Amino acid sequence: MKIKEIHIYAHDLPVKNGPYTMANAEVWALDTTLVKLVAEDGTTGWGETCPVGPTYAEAHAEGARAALKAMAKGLIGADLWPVALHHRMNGLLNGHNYAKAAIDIAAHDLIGKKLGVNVADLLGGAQTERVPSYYATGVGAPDDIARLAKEKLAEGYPRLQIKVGGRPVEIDVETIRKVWEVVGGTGMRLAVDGNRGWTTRDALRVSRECPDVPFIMEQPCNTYQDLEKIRPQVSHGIYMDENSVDLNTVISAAGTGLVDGFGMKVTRIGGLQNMRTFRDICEARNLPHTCDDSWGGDIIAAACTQIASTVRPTLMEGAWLAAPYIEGNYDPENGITIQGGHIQRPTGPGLGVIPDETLFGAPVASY
Ligand code: 0XW
Ligand code: MG
Repeated sequence: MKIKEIHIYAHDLPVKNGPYTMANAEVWALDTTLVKLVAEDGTTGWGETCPVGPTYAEAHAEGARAALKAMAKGLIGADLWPVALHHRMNGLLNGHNYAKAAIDIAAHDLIGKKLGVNVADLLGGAQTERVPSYYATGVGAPDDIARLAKEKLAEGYPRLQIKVGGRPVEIDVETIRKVWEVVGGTGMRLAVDGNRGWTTRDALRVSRECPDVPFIMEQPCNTYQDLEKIRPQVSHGIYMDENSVDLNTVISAAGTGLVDGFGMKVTRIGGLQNMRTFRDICEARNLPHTCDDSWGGDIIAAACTQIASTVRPTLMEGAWLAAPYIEGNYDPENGITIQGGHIQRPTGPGLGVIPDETLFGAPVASY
């Protein structure tokens, strides 16, 4: 199975009731990149990558498209099987995982469609058909976030992630306390995501002032070294998100016991092939994790849901999707939605979603 054609598309995803606010980003609309691969026999597969603005990670939409264009010619005639495909991509461009991920996801979709099997089967087999999700708030006023927590609890979300950082830390402490008044004792799990926005001083203070609230701290500070510094001094679990940029870093963080889990993005780690390795490292070390992405439509949502369904359920912290924050679906029939805080896994061949490609207009590049 070899690649015959590659088509790259750009598409705008406005944020419903925007902006979406994090410690270091405020986004109103996301510029997503879609990739369509066509195999020699005409079978197609879709991939997607969508950085949540240019300041969340070392990634941006034009960067994804530039990296894809840099690789595309060299990928014509390449083998679609994921290990061979990654070797080929790595021989054409160093790094740029988030761009390679779009090709990797499209290859999984295409192989699944060609063989008539679902991507979860290609990844080892689904453990569940109903994948838990979690809701992520923006950075907001304590009372507003507590109100949102109540709403999401009632909707059936098993987990809530509250965003903090980028403001006086006292307001973050007040937000955590007010949310806990709502969700404490309900069984809803709580993550507090600093998105790199706290100093180590802030993280230590929050942990000291909220010893009775069992949240996990997600990426509280900017660097790996910051996490090493706070690790022996905090009583809360630490999850790594933005710093887990590749498998090498994941192996170090898991192997040295630096973290208690991960917020993981399919595109940041390089796609589904690397994500399955990540999943297996976490399983070996008994580390819970999410299967998310930073943003994106049905293609990313399906990729996250498929890999999330293969994770041991006791380690699955949820698949976060942008679906509640964007209008509509690429696939009018099997588009991915969250109901009761959970996602029904699409079971058709490949990713299980077929985008209406007229939505994307003409490709920005074709090879
Ligand atoms: C909540 N997310 C999965 C979506 C936003 O892009 C940020 C991200 C995170 O956990 O950092
Ligand atoms: Mg995070």
